[in-house]
Parts: sequence; structure tokens; C-alpha cells
Amino acid sequence: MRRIALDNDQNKKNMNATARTLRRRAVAWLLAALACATPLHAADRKPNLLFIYTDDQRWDAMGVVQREQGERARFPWFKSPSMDRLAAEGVRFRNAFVTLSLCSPSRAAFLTGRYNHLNGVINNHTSFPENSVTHATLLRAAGYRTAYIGKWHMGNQRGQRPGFDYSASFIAHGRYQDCPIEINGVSTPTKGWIDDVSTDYAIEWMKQNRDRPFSMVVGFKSPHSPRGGTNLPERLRNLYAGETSRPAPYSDARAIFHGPPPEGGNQPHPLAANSVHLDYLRHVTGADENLGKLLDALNELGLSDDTVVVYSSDNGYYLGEHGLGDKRSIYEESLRIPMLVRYPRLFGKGKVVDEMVLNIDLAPTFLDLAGVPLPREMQGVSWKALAAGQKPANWRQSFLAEYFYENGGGTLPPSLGVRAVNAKLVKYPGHAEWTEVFNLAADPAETAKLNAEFDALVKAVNYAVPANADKPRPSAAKAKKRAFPSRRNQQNTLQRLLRLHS
Ligand SMILES: [Ca+2]
Repeated sequence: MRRIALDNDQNKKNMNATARTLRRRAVAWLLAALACATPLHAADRKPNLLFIYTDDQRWDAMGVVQREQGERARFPWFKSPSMDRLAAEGVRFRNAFVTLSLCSPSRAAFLTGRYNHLNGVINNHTSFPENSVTHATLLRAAGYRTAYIGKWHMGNQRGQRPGFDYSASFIAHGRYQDCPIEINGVSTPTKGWIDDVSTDYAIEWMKQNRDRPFSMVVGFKSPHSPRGGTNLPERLRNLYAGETSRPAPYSDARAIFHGPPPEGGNQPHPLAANSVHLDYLRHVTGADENLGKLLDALNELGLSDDTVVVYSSDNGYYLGEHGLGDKRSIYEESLRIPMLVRYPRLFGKGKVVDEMVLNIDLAPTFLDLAGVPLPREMQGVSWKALAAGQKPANWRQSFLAEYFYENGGGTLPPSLGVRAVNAKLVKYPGHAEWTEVFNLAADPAETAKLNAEFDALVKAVNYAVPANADKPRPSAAKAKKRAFPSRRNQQNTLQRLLRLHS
């Protein structure tokens, strides 16, 4: 071994110079190592935003909710491993609602953050206004790449989806098998089950856009009718065979607008049938499988930590409760939606939040997460702080629910309601005799109306359901004459009513 002499000045100088060089190299290496350990985009990059929503999935069509409900669960054997995974890795909102329980209006509300009487889409026959301000238009202006994949369904609108750089989407309801889709407006044939196809397009687009912040919406067609048989992929057609759902509770508590039962008694609604439930849940399982594929793709692309994933549905669904099927009216089964959120950099794991969140909150939340200022026109509120485990002061205690007459909407009347934390008031314009008030804390099934007491209170406080809860505040001069009460008055009225029954 070669010995190095260390006993003269030159050697000492050489040693000092070598030490300095080594120190410089060590510092340089350390900096390089730190840079590698912390990718540039992780600290500074804005999060990706991925919103996945189904069509007509009621809030309890999730395995995690069925288990939570125990004896009250209607489908205790139902499994949704991907939704459960998202709930375990993120936050589940247990009180999530739409402001209008119908497909196109809710889709427009998710995009605009605005109530439907303001965003221009109040029925299923209206195209989304091309000049609308949405989370997509604002995020695109802030440097995001934006994409819309899958079901859009606002009227028969076709063409490039407004506000999105890229779209792969079908017209209206499309069909479950071999559905032609429009790639940036150009009709293209596809093979296979539509939600599988949409997922493939979504994953491919994420791969191509992984290097810069993106915002993507994926709309599944499931579990919207027509369901079952060849509307399902072969792999799901016999799933849950032999299982039985629990009967619809309070099916005899008929919706007020349907009047008393006919002679001979109540006939169950066709959507109360077990075979309907099995097909419905097979479709939800198909959506769950594709949610799983999207989550796996995020993992494989190394994007899971940097992507906010939100999973929800465009409206709830009756399966026989109140003698009803489908949606539209504003009892709980129709108004409630699933809402799961995951963002490991900011939100906790396996958390639940009970504050009320709405479909109109999605756009403000996405903008908030991306650091984009919120436009005044949005009535929704960002739930970023809620999902991060904070308790924002003055979080909403009530919201307006609405439904408007539509051609083809059947016999359902327009309705306006105020849904508060523990109470609900529903008015049916032109039918004062149908007014309903429920104490949700004592009667979550909405079976016992408290109208008489409410009438007395209405007289006492000059209360009326707001025709438009989001009109600008009246000026001071007009305030005395205002036609609708303030939010505080709405809440006070309901609270006083509840106190009478506590
Ligand atoms: Ca729907």
C-alpha cells in the first residue's frame, strides 16, 4: 500500500486543498441529492384535479356506507372496494347534496358553482351555455390542461365540450355498448362497455399530460337506466345473483303530491323490485372497477400524491322509498349524493366530515386548491378547509333546494325547499296544501309532517320560502319590503319550529 507523507508543509497545503474540494463536492452532492429527493413539482406544482362522477348513484350505494348503516342497510352484501379504498385513503362527506336533483342541471351546477336558476340549465333539454364561466375555463386560463371524458348529457349537445382543451364524450345518454364518442367533436366508433372505454381514454390522456398540472372530469354512464342484461359487461351480469335487498322503508309514507293511496292499497313502485336493485348495483360495481383503474393509473404514473381525486354522482335515486323511484323531488334519497375526496398532501386518511357540502361547491373548491381567485358569481363555497380537518366558522347551516317543471318530467310538481342541518321545509308552488316540514333529527325518513305548527310560525314571523335565495341583497331602503327572508330568518324559523318538538 502506498504511504502518504503528512509531515511537511506542502503536504499540509495539499491536504487542506483536498479537504476544501471534498467539502465543496459534498455540498454539491447533498444539494443534488436533496433536489432528487424532492422533485421540483412536488413543492411548487399546483395539484392535479380529477373529478369522477356517476349518473344516478344514491349516497348509500357504497360498501363503506352499507357497513356503517348496519341493520338499516338495504344492500348489506354490496361491495365497492375502490370507493372504500378512496374513503380509507381520504375523506368521506356524510352529508353531501345536490341543489337540484336532475342530471343536466346538476352537471351544470358542478361546472359553474352556481344554482340552476342562475346558470341557465334547469331541465334535461338545455345545452350548456358555451360562454359559461366554469372551473375548467378558469383553470385553463391559470395554465392547467383540461379534459372532459365520458358522459356530459346536457340536452343533445354535441361537439367539443366548452372550456376543455380535450374532450372524448358522447351525445346525451349514448348507449352502454359500442357507443360512438366524439373526440374533440369528431364522431369516432368504439368497442366495448362505455364506462370501460371512457376510462381507457382518461388514462391515456393522463399519461400524455402527466408533466403539467391538469384538471380532468370523468363522467360514467352507470348506473343510469336502461340497466341489466346486455347493458352490462358480461363479467357483471350474474354478480350478486341470489342476493336480496331489504324492502324499501317508509314506502307507505307516500309523497305528498301523489295523494292518498288508491283503493286496494299501495302498489310498490316498480323500482322497489329486488331484480332492479341487483342490476342497479351491478352497474355501480362497474363504475367502481373503473374508479379502481383510474386510481391504479395515478399510482403507476407517480401522480397519486399530487392529484386531488373527488368521487361523486349527479343526483340521488329513490328505490321505492315514499312510493317513489328515480329522482327530481327533494326528499333525502333524491337529494343526497356520495362524496369522497383524496389528496394525501393536505387531507387526512379515513376521515369523515358531517358539515353539509353541495354540488355547487366543487368548482370553488377546485379553484381554491389551484390558488385561483373565486368569481363572485359562484354561490358554492370551497370545502378545502373542511377536508383538511379544520372547522371553518360560519359554515352553511342551510341551503336552497329546487326543482322546476319540465316536459317529460312526469307528474312531478315544481318544488322549492330549505334544507337545514336538522330540518327541511318544502313548498310546492301553487299547492299551499302540500307544504311539508320535517324534523330530520327526530324523523330522518321524513314521514311525520309538522305543518300545523309551521303555519303558526309562518304567521308569527311573516315567513316565506325564497323564490330566489341568491338574489343580491336588497338595498337598505328596500329591505323592509323584501319579499323573502334572510338566511338568518330561514334558519331561525326552522330552529324555533324544532324547539317546539324537542
Ligand atoms: Ca342523473
